[in-house]
Amino acid sequence: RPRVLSGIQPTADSFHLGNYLGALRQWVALQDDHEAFYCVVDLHAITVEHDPAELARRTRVAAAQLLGLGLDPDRCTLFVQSHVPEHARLSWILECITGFGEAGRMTQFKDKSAKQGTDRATVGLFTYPILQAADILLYQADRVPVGEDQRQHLELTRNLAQRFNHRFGETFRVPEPHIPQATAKIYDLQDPTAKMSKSASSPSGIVELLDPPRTSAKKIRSAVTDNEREIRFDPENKPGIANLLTINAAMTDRKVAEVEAEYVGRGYGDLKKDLGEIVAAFAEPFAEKVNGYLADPAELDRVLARGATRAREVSGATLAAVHERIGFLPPA
Ligand code: AQP
Repeated sequence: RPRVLSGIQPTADSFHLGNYLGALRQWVALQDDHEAFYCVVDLHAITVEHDPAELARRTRVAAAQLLGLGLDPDRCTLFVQSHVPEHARLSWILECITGFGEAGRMTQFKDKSAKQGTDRATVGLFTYPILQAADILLYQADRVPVGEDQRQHLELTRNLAQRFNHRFGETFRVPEPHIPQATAKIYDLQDPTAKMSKSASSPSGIVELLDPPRTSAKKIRSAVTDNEREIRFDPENKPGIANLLTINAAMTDRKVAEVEAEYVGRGYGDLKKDLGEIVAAFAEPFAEKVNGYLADPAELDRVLARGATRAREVSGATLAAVHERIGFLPPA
């Protein structure tokens, strides 16, 4: 079976609709016909300032949400990145074949470091995409389900895999991004030309999966639209309405055209009200499941420990091959 790997940062108390529609929904679908590896990437989460107690708590909350969305530990390997030391070890090796200028061209780093000020941005934030390449290459992933914002990092991963294979001999599978066409980028409700983002959006621009349904409905009601009245899918001229149509279609498993047809002759208020209800219908059972998993942290930790054991088997074999190829003397 083809392999798939992806990760998500435990940097907030809840995943948001962008995470879900851009990536996590595909994670759940792919576990059926792929050998799937999914991780909560806590090493990535410390590239920006963080609170240690919060990180540990959020790591469990992230795992509980992934289970609540439908990841099945019997059908996929779910683990925490820091439980598998091979990630940091391969990352170092890949750093040594990455050009400084090449890493400097990553737009996510440029955006985030510009926002923080270059003196405050860490070296970890700079090397973040190389650690991400290590995450993927360790598992010989064929596909990586992510949102559009990760396309450039995936391209770097592919380049590093090809470069390593060329210099040291065939070692890594070269992975393909798996980016959903319709929901590759979900937009901020308050600024529908920008990505819905944990770190950049205002709270009212993000629909969090664990928000109480009333809160989400309110945020959706105040979503920025335009001064016309017609509901049609026109991302260029009507980005706010297009975003709401995209979310509605994805959450109800329909084509955008079908949703558009439903709203012919109706107003923006209807579209927003219905979407609030659609999100609520999803969020209520989801929150219940997540709370169920969080109520038994010992069992959650056991699931993650089993995942880490399996992840280490696969990643350990890749790292051993890498060490041999680059000429590290094996320990006696
Ligand atoms: N708005 C989005 N639309 C589609 N996909 C998105 N993803 C994130 N935002 C959107 C995808 O979610 C996955 C997890 O991403 P992450 O762990 O890197 O989360 P993140 O980057 O912390 O999420 P944010 O909100 O984008 O945070 P910031 O602002 O800190 O960068 C990835 O596959 C990502 O593509």
